[in-house]
Amino acid sequence: MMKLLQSATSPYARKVRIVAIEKGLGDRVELVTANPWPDPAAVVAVNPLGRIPVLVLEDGTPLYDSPVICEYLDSLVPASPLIPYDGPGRWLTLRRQALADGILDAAVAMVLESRRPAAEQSPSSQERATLAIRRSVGVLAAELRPADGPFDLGQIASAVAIGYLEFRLSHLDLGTSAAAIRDFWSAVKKRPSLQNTQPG
Ligand SMILES: N[C@@H](CCC(=O)N[C@@H](CS)C(=O)NCC(=O)O)C(=O)O
Repeated sequence: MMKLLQSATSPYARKVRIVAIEKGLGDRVELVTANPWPDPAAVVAVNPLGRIPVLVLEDGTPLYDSPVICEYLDSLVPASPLIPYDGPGRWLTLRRQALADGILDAAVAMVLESRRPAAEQSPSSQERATLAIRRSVGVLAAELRPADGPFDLGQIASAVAIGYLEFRLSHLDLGTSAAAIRDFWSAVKKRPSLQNTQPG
């Protein structure tokens, strides 16, 4: 059995869990709760960066970070790949994952900063992150319409990013792309892989 070090609220871990379910690998991956903030030791033992998710293979090899884990899980079941093997679709899918993960990076940084003492918070970095999120969500919204393409890794990562914004930063004004994003989100959030990985 492979082990996935994760937490119930980590969006990067959620992406991996959705991939495992979509690939039919749910029963080959044991979920191990590991929260890097209160308890870094368990995470650092397998990832010197001290970050989750980490997938520990049956032979003990740890894999990180989430794009690497997703690609590994995808390779275990070659039928209906979540990342196309070649052609322009491959690079668009990987770019979409990078964009969605980048939204997460900005959003997670905002959430962490908002928990610091007021004197350690920087309004200009919050503003910069907000603008990056708004621009990037705008590009995703244009690319994700219509939402009926294959549920590939680009769509999965996008759904996770949108779900995280709703979970932690629902006050954020997403501007003109909000409606398109809502359409995509309401179409995909019914999937069992999303229902079974809701944060919290
Ligand atoms: N690029 C990484 C990001 C992972 C990440 O930042 N995880 C957070 C939890 S949501 C974490 O473990 N942070 C602990 C830390 O940065 O010290 C991935 O895609 O896996």
